[in-house]
Amino acid sequence: TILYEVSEGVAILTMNRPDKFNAFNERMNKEITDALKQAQKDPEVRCILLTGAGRAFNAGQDLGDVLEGDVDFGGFLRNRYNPMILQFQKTEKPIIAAINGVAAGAGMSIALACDIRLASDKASLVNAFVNIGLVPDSGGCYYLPRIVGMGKALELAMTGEKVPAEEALRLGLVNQVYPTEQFWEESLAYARKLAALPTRGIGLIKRTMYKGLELGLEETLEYEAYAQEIAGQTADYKEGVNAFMEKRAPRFTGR
Ligand code: LHQ
Repeated sequence: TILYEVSEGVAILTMNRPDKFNAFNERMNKEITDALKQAQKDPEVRCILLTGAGRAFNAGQDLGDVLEGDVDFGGFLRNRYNPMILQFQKTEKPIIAAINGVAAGAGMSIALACDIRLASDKASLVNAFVNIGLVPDSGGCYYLPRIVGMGKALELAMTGEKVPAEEALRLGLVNQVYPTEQFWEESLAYARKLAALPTRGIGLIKRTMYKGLELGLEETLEYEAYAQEIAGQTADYKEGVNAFMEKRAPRFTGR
């Protein structure tokens, strides 16, 4: 259900159930979690690009699987979705969502769990949960208000309205919008640019920034000092300073 390929420092993860709009089944939850772990371990990988095959990014849970009988929704989330969403933050490399088409329900939530969102001008985000009487899950109640603010988050979650790419850009819900014809090329170029930057520093930026959401000022300042001690010992720090002094472009190795 997932295609995994590493090219020029970028791990490309493609959700691959195009006839189901890449809706999640159990296998897909597990394969995304495993692919992120693999990308975290692989020193060749310096950026992760998550996208969908075909017309959609991801339509959320495959509703065909949860229609019948008694589904234990709590267990469902605890066993399948929550470990997957946690893995996005545990992965100390930049993760980009290349939102090629509609992202709905938990499909919108995983886009929010990525660090950077790029959208095709034909893409849209739908907080579809309310349309079937459910609550935003898979981190939807965590990331959405933190990205767009509580006022807009409640509106999007309560109405379940479709947000087209251009409006998503205006809201800060996505970082860039590209024309469909150039979308993949632009997304790959963006990912390759990030893959050439100081990977360990970026991993520490990610960890420290997300920590800062949970901590007060004093604790955040302390965590920054701790993270900076680590960043200051990387080869990329030395290279960055040397390149600056020598007035040349830096060549970062991710170490
Ligand atoms: C689908 C789906 C889909 C199966 C489109 N499943 N086939 C966690 C824990 C426990 C329980 C429940 O859930 C969760 C997390 C969740 O994610 S809940 C939210 C689940 N997702 C949704 O409610 C979204 C449902 N889909 C839609 O609202 C629309 O399909 C969207 C807005 C995604 C796309 O609309 P359109 O562009 O108009 O396309 P479409 O509706 O015609 O769909 C295209 C095809 O994809 C269609 O199949 P078909 O064979 O008729 O061409 C759909 O049945 C299929 N599809 N979403 N979630």
